[in-house]
Amino acid sequence: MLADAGDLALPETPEAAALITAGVGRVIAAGQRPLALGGDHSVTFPVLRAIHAAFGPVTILHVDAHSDLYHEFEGDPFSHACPFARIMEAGLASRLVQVGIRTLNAHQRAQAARFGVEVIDMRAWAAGARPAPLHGPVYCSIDLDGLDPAHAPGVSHREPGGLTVREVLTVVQALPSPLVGADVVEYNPDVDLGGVTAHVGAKIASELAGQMLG
Ligand SMILES: [Mn+2]
Repeated sequence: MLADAGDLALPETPEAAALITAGVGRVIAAGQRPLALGGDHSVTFPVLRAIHAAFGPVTILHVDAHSDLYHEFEGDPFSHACPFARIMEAGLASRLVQVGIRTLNAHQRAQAARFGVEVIDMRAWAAGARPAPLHGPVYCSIDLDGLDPAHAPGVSHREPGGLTVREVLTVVQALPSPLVGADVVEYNPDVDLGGVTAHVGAKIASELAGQMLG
């Protein structure tokens, strides 16, 4: 069964992280699995804390234009550019597979090597590379900017040359079911065009929910 657990009321302060972990923890404690929507990508670290507490280290399939592996960004180690560095440092994931990446710099390449991240960047994707089979408890994190801006313009950091809606759906539908959790993040309604990105995000969330229900 799919149910709406409601919105978390979050302050724009570091205390939000603990509230996210607690809120997701309540969903899991009730015997349900979380599909978290919205917010910037910094939410994934506190969500994964709750996932890890229940399921141990997970395999993560991460769709994004950006690897979000910065050690810190503009002085903030918990920014939207850093969640996967924190997740890997904390041992919350045993394996991280990234798809859609097209913004790696030297620092992020070094971080990917340090954490053993399996990065399938857009050049590799275009050449036919795809994720190796995923095993164990699997979590899926989808940043809508992993899609090409032609498919999802309503994001804060547009990066041309990304995935199509169909490609993301194919990745989601290939995930092992049931997932232990998922998120869809970085929707920015202020820059959306005619609600097209909201519609795409809803479609992706719907498919993720299907994978979570098994
Ligand atoms: Mn991104």
